[in-house]
Amino acid sequence: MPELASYPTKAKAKANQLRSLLLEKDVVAVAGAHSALSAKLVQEARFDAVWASGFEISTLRGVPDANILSMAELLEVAHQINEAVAIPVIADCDNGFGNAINVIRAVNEYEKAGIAAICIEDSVFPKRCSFYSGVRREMVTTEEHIGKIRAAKKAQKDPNFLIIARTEALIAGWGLEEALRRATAYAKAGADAILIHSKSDSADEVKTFASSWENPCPLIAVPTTYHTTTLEELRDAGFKVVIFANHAVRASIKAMRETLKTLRKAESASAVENSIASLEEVYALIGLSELRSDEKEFLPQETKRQKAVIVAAGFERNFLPLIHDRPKGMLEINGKTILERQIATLRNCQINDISIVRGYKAEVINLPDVRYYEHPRYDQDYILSSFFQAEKEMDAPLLFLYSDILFEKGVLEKLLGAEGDIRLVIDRSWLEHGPTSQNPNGKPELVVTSQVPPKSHRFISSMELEEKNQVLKVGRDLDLSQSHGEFIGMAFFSKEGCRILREIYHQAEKKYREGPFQDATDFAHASFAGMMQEIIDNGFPITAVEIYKGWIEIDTLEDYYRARKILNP
Ligand code: SPV
Ligand code: MG
Repeated sequence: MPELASYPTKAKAKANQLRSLLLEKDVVAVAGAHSALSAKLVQEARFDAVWASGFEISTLRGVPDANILSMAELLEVAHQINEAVAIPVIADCDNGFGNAINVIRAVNEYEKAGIAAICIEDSVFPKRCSFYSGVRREMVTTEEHIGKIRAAKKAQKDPNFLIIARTEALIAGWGLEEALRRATAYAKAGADAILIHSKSDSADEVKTFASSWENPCPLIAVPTTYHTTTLEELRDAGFKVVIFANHAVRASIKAMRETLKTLRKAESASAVENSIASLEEVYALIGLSELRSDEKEFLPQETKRQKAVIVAAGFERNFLPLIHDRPKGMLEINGKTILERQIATLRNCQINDISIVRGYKAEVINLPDVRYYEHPRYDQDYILSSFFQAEKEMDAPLLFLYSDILFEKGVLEKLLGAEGDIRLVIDRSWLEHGPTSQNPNGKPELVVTSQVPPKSHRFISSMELEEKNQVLKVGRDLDLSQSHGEFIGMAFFSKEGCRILREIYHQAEKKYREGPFQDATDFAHASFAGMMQEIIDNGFPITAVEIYKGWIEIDTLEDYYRARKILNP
């Protein structure tokens, strides 16, 4: 006997399982299936095993049950069925798909697929379904079928794998005696069970067969035409296994036909809503809850899937002549450009989905693994308009960045770990030092927050306040003495935050096209801070994520030269 260990243990387990059922139960109840789904329903209905029915699988494919489907096609479905259920699967292998040589391959393949048992009938190849009338019905000789049974028994690797021999003698009208003679010969050849098939509308002939059966080999009945006969009656008649072979597919035909007919007539889905499975029932069958928990366990978490948009479109005259051939973000600071430094910090925090909005000297920004958006009116519009060139990105948690700030990883981590759908990073150190930089083109973007730490222990207190603290005002026109910090040009929007941002933006775009918008003369010149103020004015909270230093801004040439002195290569 070849080495068992090299074969799937599951196959072994399922064959074992079926053998145990045969030993422990007085009758084993089996139902036919044609798919993973129908097999799951068989299992749900508490049948002991699934019959991977040739009739059902052929019907599902819309072809007669007449060896039209190949072994590979039937095997594929049997495999899917077996994968879908924990109970054993008995596969209908028709006549073994040819002669004994084909049977050997069938045994090998079905065993590999984890099937517990196969059934081989003594019809010729190609066969005809036992119930079709007016078609040629031929059987192989007893000798040939014995050869198939012997070949199958020899080919099996797992001694528990079962070979069921089926005789069509009663179907062919060859009488009880021939049926008994054949069945006895098959049992003698090593069959693990005998399926005696009948198309009579009464169970009398199979019952007579069973009462004449003196062999210990267990008997199997398929009460399709003699459907009034119960499992109990068949058990009492001596049957060990009863297969309800094709009821699932027939039930589905009727249900689908009636539903579709009603649907067509009513032309409204509500006409069938109560007579079909609910979506929740479908979700339960396909294991949606497992998908959810697997997603939680194995997929990168929100923080890792966040996107970032860096706005680097602008032209800043005060950086001439340094920027005559490149945008400011491509200025080098000790061997790395500002943008490269930003991207490295983002990637360090697992933010790998990065977009840059380009404008001035767009072609010079050509960094790898980054998506680009172009702002054609970069020299007329202001930063908000640039940001919205990347509106496509505003569908998931999103980090917004000015292209001229450099920051420690901890700043970003603090922002990502904070609460709130919209969050701005506010530097408190400004309270002591004043704004980080004096841009001759504009004033710093100041912030008024809902809570202010006492001056004495500002840093410690700001950590305590961070959960609840909100931005009340943000903009360039705020009174310096009334402000509590500086917006550093870094913000976060949750999915809902993105939705709010887009909604308020488009609403304001319509409303303020001509007139002044927040601190800008018109909407095209709106700043990012102006947009944040508009969001606040519309009643949406913005969280102030407070930091104390940990970043620098390259707003002036002086900032730039200072950065070259203090930053490592
Ligand atoms: C099948 O289900 O394919 C069978 C049983 O072989 S029967 O259709 O009753 O012949
Ligand atoms: Mg069949």
